[in-house]
Amino acid sequence: MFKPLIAAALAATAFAARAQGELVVYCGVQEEWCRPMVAAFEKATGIKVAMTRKSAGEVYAQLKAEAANPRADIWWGGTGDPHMQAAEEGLTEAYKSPRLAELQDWAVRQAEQSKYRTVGIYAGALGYSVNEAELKKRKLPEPKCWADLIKPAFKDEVQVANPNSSGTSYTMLATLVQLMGEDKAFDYLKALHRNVNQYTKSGAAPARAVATGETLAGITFQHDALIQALAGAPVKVVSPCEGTGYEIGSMSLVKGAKNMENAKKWYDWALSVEGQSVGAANKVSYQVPSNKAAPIPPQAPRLSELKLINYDFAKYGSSAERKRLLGRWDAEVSNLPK
Ligand code: S7P
Repeated sequence: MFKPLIAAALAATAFAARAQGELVVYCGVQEEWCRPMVAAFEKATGIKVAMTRKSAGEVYAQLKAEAANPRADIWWGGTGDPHMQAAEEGLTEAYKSPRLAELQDWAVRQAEQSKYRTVGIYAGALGYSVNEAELKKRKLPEPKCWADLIKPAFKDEVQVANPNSSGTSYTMLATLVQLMGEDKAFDYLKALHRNVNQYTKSGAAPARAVATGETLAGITFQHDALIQALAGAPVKVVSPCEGTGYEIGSMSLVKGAKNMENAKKWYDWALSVEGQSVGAANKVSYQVPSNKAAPIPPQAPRLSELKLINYDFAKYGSSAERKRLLGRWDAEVSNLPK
């Protein structure tokens, strides 16, 4: 008599937990931003979130591996190209948020180009950072261009992520191809390889390594390097003189999500001014938010003042192009001797 009662009580508790709501989020930005986002959403909705942080290429690969039995409900953040690839491959679900009208044109275009399977949540420019104290100590001039990073002075002194795992690094690959033409970009990447001391898994890691002086230069998004400079590290953020690419950080609903209604609640909330203010309020995000009314941190790099290429998100986020470019990088660059 007693045991069945306990079992019934436990079942009722489990049901209540489920009824209150759960959500599984794959988070593509830095852990420091993922955590306050989760806390703010839980507070706003009472929905319990299980979050895992991963780089953009890794989330794409995981969604593909889990397609038959999805574990995640929503993929929030990370560069747009792998989101576009996931959209094309049917790994994500189409959704038109009622908040679309509040967004910048570039965010809506991302939605339109993916047939509403992804949407832009922020934008930020690629660049690199250098440790100014180390430069001075070694009496080296400040680099200003992509071309400077392949000079002998930077031998074993450049850090960048692996473009297979990292959205940041794939943005670099696609940027150089658009800036220089494909063959010249690969010549550049081969020359850069001689100066690379480590291909990291995550895109923002080189910015941290520059801040500690572990490497002289690191290729990352400018906003990720800015975080280190604002924390007091002797870091100079460089927007390369030849021009540079940028990302449209994106968000997608996972096809077959087990908690789809809650995923849509996150989706709409993450596009709201409230959701888009969390990063800046916690001083962990210096990207440009996609909601037109969300505040832009005063220190955020102003995209309109940078020399940006006209990044072709449809082409470089397409499944065939992303696979082809990564395959070429694997075959021609990653295994080259130094
Ligand atoms: O939160 C900063 C940020 O740079 O992280 C995302 C990016 O994908 C970094 O991760 P990986 O390179 O490791 O994939 C960016 O979208 C975002 O701006």
